[in-house]
Amino acid sequence: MAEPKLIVVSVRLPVRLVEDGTDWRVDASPGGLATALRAVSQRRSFTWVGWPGTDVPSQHLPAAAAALEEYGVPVFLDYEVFQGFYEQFSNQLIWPLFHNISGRLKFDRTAWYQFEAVNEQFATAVRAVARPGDTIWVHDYQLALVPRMLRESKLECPIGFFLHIPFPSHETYRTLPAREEILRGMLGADLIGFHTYEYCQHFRDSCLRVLGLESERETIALPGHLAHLGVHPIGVDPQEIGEYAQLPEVRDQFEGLRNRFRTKKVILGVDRLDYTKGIPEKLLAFEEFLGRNPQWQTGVVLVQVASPSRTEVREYQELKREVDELVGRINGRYGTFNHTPIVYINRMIPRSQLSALYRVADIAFVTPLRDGMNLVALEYVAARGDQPGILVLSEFTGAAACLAGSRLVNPHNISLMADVLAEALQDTGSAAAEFQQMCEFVHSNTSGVWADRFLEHLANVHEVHRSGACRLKATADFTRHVPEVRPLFILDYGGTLQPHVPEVSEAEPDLRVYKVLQELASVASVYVISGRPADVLESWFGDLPVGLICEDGAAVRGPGAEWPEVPEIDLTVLDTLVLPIMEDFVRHTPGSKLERRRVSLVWHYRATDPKLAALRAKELYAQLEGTLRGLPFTVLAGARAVEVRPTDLTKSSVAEQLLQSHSDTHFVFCAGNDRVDEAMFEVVLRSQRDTIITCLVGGEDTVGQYFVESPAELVSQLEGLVSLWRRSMATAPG
Ligand code: ADQ
Repeated sequence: MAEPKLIVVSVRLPVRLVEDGTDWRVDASPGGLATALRAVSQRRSFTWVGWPGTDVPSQHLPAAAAALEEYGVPVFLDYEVFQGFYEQFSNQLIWPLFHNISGRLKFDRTAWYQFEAVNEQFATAVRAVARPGDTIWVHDYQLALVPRMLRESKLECPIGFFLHIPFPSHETYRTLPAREEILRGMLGADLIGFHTYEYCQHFRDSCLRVLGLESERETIALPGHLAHLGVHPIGVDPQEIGEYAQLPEVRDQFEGLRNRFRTKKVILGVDRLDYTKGIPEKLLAFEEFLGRNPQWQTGVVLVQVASPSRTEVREYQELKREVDELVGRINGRYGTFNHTPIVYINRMIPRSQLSALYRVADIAFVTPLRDGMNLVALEYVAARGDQPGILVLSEFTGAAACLAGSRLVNPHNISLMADVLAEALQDTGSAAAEFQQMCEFVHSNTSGVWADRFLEHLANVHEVHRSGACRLKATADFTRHVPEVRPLFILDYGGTLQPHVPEVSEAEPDLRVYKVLQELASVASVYVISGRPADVLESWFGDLPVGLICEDGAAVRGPGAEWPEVPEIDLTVLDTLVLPIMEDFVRHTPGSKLERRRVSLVWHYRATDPKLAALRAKELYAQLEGTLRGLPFTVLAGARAVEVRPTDLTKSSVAEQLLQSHSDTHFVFCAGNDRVDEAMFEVVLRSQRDTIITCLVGGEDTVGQYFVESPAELVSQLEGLVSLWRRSMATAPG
């Protein structure tokens, strides 16, 4: 069998197809990602899936594919579809929005369809090469839908997703058309990686507020799937950068530059010419600095390298014009015959030459308005060897969260940036301790380490995931024969057998549920638990030979039996201790409300701001637990509600009673859909029986051993089990 491989999926392949007369040739254009993955690709079997960087006419596809064969799996994109997918939806909507630049958003429904279609094309290309056991690693926002598309194909491969750009705060994110689809797309991954803790928190907030999905610190549970979250800041390759410095031509360039600027201090900026990179703000700060510090006017030079980017988009053309004008203005105002304050290079330059520039610069001036990480900041530190340098860095970059020792600035505050530049120029040559701190991060968190850590994390969570709850396959997993003593089924109703509905009047069981209960009851002792009162349950199930438990445990009646007399219960505690606390929480938590039930008090927070509600629910739970310690009352955290009821009248205590009254049965099946039901599972799991099945409906993050995704799936599993048992009974001898 072939060795399991790593499949890397990114918009672009690390090479570019170039038309060469009638033929096609391949130009190597390794970007940051290819460099980061080089070490991994040398150690394990590796396939890259991506767009080859150019439009290929259909008659040339076979030749183009042949040329690319040894480099990866090409995804050829139709020119018009590519425009919608890449230029519009990815780069004129997600890109500005995720960088908090919402004035530039453009939404076009056709572009969204094209975005979906291209993501599907990528998913199809991956499906064609993926084998069980392979690892799939999808990169960046342009392919945010791919993880979910792949999960739905049930490939038996760990799926990782890494977001290279920031994830915005919820306030910004919620303005995105297709906001649900993008989140759900990413959540299809087993592991979603971010550069910083802040982006990860923003993502969790958006999942809560947009999808109503609560999360743990490192996981988000969905029906049938647990998505893990990880903070994995990317790095650079200091070894490669160090090797450049040794090349003779780089040494020559370095000497040439040093000579040219020998009487001056050098400030360096290296950016793609993109509006997120804060180039105009940087130039304005430099201008203000020169204006306020005449002594530096001929003693300092700003070398700004700005590589052209997305040149066909209007915003980028305008930015180029703005930068050209600013450079012209500043050079005009402060230049002399012998001195040009800004050396402006508007093109790509070889990475080796960049390394000479990094080494010659006393200060790197990195001022994005927002940036996922910013590799230039890291490359500057890596390139300097043992020569300390000062990094003036925007606090809105991911790098700011990693590089203790950098001098942080707010790029919107031009005057402050000018002040920080002035200070930094005074300090050049005396910032060794700061530099050392930055080196520690850059040399320990290299690009290779980043890739290894992400992949190791992905492998671990996939393992955990495998050892957790299994999807229920009742007919395959359990005995084909009806157990000798009638088995016991304890089944929650709302959200478990029947989907939750907003209207109580529509909550009655459909025919299928009714029938499966009827058939189950012919071979087993069946109990249905519901929050509804006894009279409602009677009207729904009164004709069936099943046991009923009303009001989530307030009373139990056996199959065909009468409801017991309601015992006198002292509920004074609810009025004296619980009510004042809950009323206080209602007053201070807008949107929450109190419900008085026959045997309990419930604080509901479904309509409350979800983040506030989650906090308050935890506080209320803790306060009630403290208050009720030693009293025969239990605090239950349910679905968007906190409830207090007598301990004897909880689902768990009813389950306990049923297990006692059916002590001779060897087979117990218990299904539920929320945290209160999980407590019931724990009781059932503690009982000593040959076969115990606890099954959560709606998610695999459970203390139970099994899960299904929906009530319909549970019902069909029960149907399968009943029909198997009935068949075995029909064929049994005698
Ligand atoms: P980018 O937005 O491309 O990456 P950045 O992290 O700055 O931004 O990387 C730019 C790279 O291009 C650097 O390696 C730099 O050396 C190189 N470069 C820039 N100008 C150049 C020029 N004129 N000539 C040659 N090389 C040049 C996205 C996110 C970032 C995130 C990276 C990696 O937007 O926030 O850091 O991915 O995850």
